[in-house]
Amino acid sequence: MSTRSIKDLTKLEPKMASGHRLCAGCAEGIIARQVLMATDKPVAVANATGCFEVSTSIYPYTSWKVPWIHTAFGNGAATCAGLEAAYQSLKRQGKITDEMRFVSFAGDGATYDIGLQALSGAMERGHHMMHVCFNNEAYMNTGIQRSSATQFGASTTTSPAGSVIPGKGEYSKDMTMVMIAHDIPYAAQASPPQLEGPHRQGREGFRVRRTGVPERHIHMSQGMEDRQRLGDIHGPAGRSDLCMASL
Ligand SMILES: Cc1ncc(C[n+]2csc(CCOP(=O)(O)OP(=O)(O)O)c2C)c(N)n1
Ligand code: SF4
Ligand SMILES: [Mg+2]
Repeated sequence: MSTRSIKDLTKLEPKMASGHRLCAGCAEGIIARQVLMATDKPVAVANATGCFEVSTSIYPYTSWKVPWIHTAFGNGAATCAGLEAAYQSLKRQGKITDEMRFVSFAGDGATYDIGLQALSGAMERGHHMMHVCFNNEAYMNTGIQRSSATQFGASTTTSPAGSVIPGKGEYSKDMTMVMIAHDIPYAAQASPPQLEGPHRQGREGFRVRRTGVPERHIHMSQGMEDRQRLGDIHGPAGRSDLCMASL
């Protein structure tokens, strides 16, 4: 599949519809649409709970035009790995012949913290899947609690900057390096302000194959400085390029 420009992408049928309940201007819908447009193959999605999951599946509506599974907070990558394993079994039995792709979407809380064990296992076992982390640097969906992706000094509801503490006291985990340590064939960071970044990284992620170790992890940084009050209080202001998508 050759590189496509943003203009080309507008002509494709998106796999996720507009009309979702993400905040106006939220990068997550843009990231997901660009990543999913990066393959022409049928795709199935596993989605750990978080902003993206709840905003695209508010009963009785759904934004999803491809098979999509809601998963619990901690097991998105395990669910996706299970989908892929079932697909491989059906393929071996001759019951399915189509080439398929599998994507796990999860927030930073679901990737860096509670879902790390499931993600590490999926990467280590070599499932043919891609994990995309929406890194807004906190547990946003539940009220801006700090995660291990939150930047040093950021003021969140569980690391409130004030007279007692000056904001989060720890540096953020380098999740991309953690993924690279799994010796996976592809790991990337992307940011929606780099217009075609998520699409380009997604395309590479879907393309790369290495016998035995085919997993991919993409880290998407989104930037939520307004909510974390990072620029206002302690952190460096204007980190508009800070959102990363890690794979
Ligand atoms: C085991 C468990 N603990 C807590 C929750 C409540 N919960 C749902 S989403 C969420 C935060 C998700 O944070 P993140 O993964 O960063 O996604 P974001 O909302 O920031 O997009 C929490 C704490 C849960 N669903 N399950
Ligand atoms: S809180 Fe942030 S990540 Fe969640 S929907 Fe709003 S803009 Fe998107
Ligand atoms: Mg988050």
